Amino acid sequence: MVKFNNVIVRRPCRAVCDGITSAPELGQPIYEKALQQHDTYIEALKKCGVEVTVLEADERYPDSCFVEDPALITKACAIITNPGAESRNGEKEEIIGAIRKFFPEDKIEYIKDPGTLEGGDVMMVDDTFYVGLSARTNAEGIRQLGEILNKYGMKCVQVPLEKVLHLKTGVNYLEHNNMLVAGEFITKPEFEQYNKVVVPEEEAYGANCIWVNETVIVPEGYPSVLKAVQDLGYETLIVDTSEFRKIDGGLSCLSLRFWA
Ligand code: CIR
Repeated sequence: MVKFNNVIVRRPCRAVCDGITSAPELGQPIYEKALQQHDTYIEALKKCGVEVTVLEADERYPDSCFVEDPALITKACAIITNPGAESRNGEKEEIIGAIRKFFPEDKIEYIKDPGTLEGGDVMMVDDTFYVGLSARTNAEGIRQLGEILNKYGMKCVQVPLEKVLHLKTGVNYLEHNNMLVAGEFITKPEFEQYNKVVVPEEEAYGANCIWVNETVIVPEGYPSVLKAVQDLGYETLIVDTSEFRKIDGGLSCLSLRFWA
């Protein structure tokens, strides 16, 4: 099944070393290494048959390589979000240009103050969008998103988060009813109907895999996640994201994946 033909990424900037982190004990990202890992990421995406649009690094925003957060792209429209992290809010202005290359103005929607929303909190399962109520995404942001999605015949389901930064930090959909779940997502009632693949606590970061046209990209260093995904029958590609992990970033945050 081919679902995506386009991907947008942004090169990490030097300031990526000062990205927001909840784990300072992991140390700061090493810029050169982050760039190499980003190159490998782009190569892996290309192997999955997508066209990759690479945006220039933006030094004003240390976390701007995580393009998943300032926008959300659905099959019917693109939504410019309103990131809840103050230092990231301006990223929404910088992603619009890239979105306009794929969507006409009347198919671009906006989350507005006082609503906040980050794309990392949104997980697409066909026409249903699960949205984490988090420190970055508030109830008003989710309400606005629901209104937008309803307009296009889609819907959203709110999922209150307890510990993680973003929804997709701990749960990711691999199509075919398969879902990787870690930590608080193992028992959440919202995901009962899916074939849940439980990620052990020590590999929780590995739950952030991405499905791209029947290949699943898995972060390097999470052997039981890799095996579980392969046992489900998927082709896999491995990408090292250790430099991004230091600032709470993973595979999904580094790209916007869509059909246009
Ligand atoms: C942040 O705290 O915003 C970045 N350091 C990490 C963003 C990760 N994005 C994501 O999970 N979608």
